[in-house]
Amino acid sequence: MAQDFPIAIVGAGFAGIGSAIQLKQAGIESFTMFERAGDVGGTWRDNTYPGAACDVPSHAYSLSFEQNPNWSRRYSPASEIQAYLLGITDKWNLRDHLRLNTAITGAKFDEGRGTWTLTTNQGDTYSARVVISGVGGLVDPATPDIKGLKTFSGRMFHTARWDHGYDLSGKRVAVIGTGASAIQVVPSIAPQVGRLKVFQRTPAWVVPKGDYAYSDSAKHRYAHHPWTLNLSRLGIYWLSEIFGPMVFLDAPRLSSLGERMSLAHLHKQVKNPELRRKLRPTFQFGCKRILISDDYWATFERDNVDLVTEPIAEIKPAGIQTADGTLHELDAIILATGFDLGLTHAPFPVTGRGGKSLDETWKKGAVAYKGMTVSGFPNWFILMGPNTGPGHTSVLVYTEAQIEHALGAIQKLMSEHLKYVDVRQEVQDQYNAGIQERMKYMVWSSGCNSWYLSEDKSNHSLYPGFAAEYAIRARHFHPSDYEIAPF
Ligand code: N01
Repeated sequence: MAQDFPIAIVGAGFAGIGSAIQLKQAGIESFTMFERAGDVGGTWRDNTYPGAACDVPSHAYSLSFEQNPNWSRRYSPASEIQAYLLGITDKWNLRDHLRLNTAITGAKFDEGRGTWTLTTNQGDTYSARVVISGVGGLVDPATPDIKGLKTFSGRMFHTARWDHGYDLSGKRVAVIGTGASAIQVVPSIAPQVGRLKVFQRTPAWVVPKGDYAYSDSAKHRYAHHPWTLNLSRLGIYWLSEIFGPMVFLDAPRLSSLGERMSLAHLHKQVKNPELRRKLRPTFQFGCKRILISDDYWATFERDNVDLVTEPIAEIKPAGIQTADGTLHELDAIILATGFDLGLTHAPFPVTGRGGKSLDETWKKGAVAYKGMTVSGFPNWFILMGPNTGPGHTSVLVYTEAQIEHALGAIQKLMSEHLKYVDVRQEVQDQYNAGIQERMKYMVWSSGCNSWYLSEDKSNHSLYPGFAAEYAIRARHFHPSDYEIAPF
């Protein structure tokens, strides 16, 4: 029967791989994973820049059903996270289900048959009863709109497309941007380059990371006494939840605790008062993503590193010209300028019931029921969808709840031989009205600019609350929330 129930998983990053494993654990083998790149891994395949690591501790930034006692550090490097994803892909024989280098280019729902037809860039089609979309939100590098960008005669690349063939040794290098990627790149390349200029538009709140390597005996303990690994995971998780309100609530008293911690860190790392002044943020703690690093700020004390706060006016063949007329001559420019948020539009044309287009539906901002299902798009489950991103903890808590929800729906569809489930519009609307109401109390709208916000300043990216609360709300599939269509 399962073979009559083809499932398409789009994307083979954490979300897609986690879904595939959960389907297998439930005894469902009739799925195909479509991945547009040449291998699995998503973010961790693409982000190979020096210093790349996750800013969530590894014991928590891994799947609960595939824990790893062998992480080398509290915050393991990107290469280790990618190795973990490759390892579980092979362990679960997911390659038998994988179609690499295959991008989905469109999807259309046939209401009569209860089937999605997916078209691929290989020129073929695939019929699926259910689609699990795990395409990720921070995938496509954002190229800044700076005058003359293309005229630069040196080497230029984005952090998520690192040019490992280019040797930075002794070179005059610029990093544009001071977000989560930049703060990892800057300290990593500073000792290697000749001169490093960091172009900062907005300073960021940075807190100490407290990274350390796990000893062999600790790893042995985690492997042989799995409860200790669970305990470590739970400890990280609950600590982040306890500190969550300091990060997501618009509560100046709570924010000031975070600000004080960050400023103490700044004082410790930077002795020069003028430099400290330039590095000090003026917006409320948590409004933009809080960054963690033990060496980013200290890097500006190096003789070969300059912080440039003068706005960029133009890029010229020889380098970057700032608004004061200075031409900063360069050999290479590294764009640490973030990503085009994938949540503002459908990842490819998606046509639901009655010819409804997902792009059109999301014209005023992406919305979904619990971030997962959109009315009019039956049997379509989005992972890491609208308003499901956390500012304070591991995104995988949310993703695992979403996988459980999708699995609950799939099991109902299969066992009751149903045509489709389609979230009721009024249920979806009521849920999202509640989300936007809560946004009023969140720090993200307190006045800074960030990728969290859409052009109209509404927030369709983050979940306004605790991860535990989201997981409890989202993980069960409640049939009463859905229109259920039998064959
Ligand atoms: O990108 P960002 P990122 N001229 O968008 C600046 C995740 N992540 O790649 O702040 C000059 O945060 C821009 O300036 P401003 C994580 O979710 C996770 O660093 O807009 N500057 C900003 O400083 C993160 O939030 C990890 O004024 C320009 C920077 O570029 C997300 O990815 C590690 C500019 C962009 O910062 C994105 O992080 C890395 C211009 N025209 C990333 N345009 C983990 O460890 C942009 N900027 C899990």
